[in-house]
Amino acid sequence: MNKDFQERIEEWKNFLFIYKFALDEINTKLTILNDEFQFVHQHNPIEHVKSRIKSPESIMSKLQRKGLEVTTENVEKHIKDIAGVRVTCSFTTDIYRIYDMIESQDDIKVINVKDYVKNPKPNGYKSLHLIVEIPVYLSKGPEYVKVEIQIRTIAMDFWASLEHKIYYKFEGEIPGNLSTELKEAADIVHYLDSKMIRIMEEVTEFKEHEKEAELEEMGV
Ligand code: 0O2
Repeated sequence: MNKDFQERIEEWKNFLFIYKFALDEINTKLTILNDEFQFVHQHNPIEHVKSRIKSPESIMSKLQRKGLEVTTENVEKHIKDIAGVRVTCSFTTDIYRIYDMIESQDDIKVINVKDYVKNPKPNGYKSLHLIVEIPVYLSKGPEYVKVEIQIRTIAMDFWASLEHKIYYKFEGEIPGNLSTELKEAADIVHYLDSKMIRIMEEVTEFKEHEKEAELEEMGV
């Protein structure tokens, strides 16, 4: 690694610091919303939250992929996923519940939504992507920081993690037979997600009937 490159990375580490605060704020918010939802509805929409700051190397290569010069201005303008949060949930319906909870926060501005759940990518990728802006309160006042939030089911996440690894292993050129198998696996994920919702609905219905029968027995 040459000195210039190393110095640049050090500079960027300072520049990236604020994104960590933004992630802390989003993570706290998600924890509170999830706990409140559990308290009110006896159901946790969020299974797991993972967050990361994009590494300087990965930011540089994304800029280069986009054909842009590596400058902090270009980073701020063109790289929207420096701070990234991945939220996994059990059911497809939870994805939109989580979206609604985020969208209804006064201090969070949703600036872009890509719905790959309703409109999956040709390779089978499914996920709801949001770019949000959240204020980080520094000593000099609030700074608005962009965070990418990806929301998907556990099954979609399982598929995406493997596909991502394969994509990098083949440097973006996944051989035809593997692409076909991945697409087949994505269809199975879709089937599994639909089946899980149906099972959950049956459970809810069963429990409601059970409750009604109990009340009837008690003469209420
Ligand atoms: P990495 O290594 O995960 O960080 P943009 O960010 O808007 O300039 P893009 O690609 O149009 O670029 O945005 P999009 O479609 O919202 O995708 C952003 C991120 O979603 C990607 O980040 C991936 O993490 C994930 N993603 C998108 N498409 C796929 C896919 O087909 N398979 C998998 N496994 N993940 C996907 P990066 O920076 O490309 O990669």
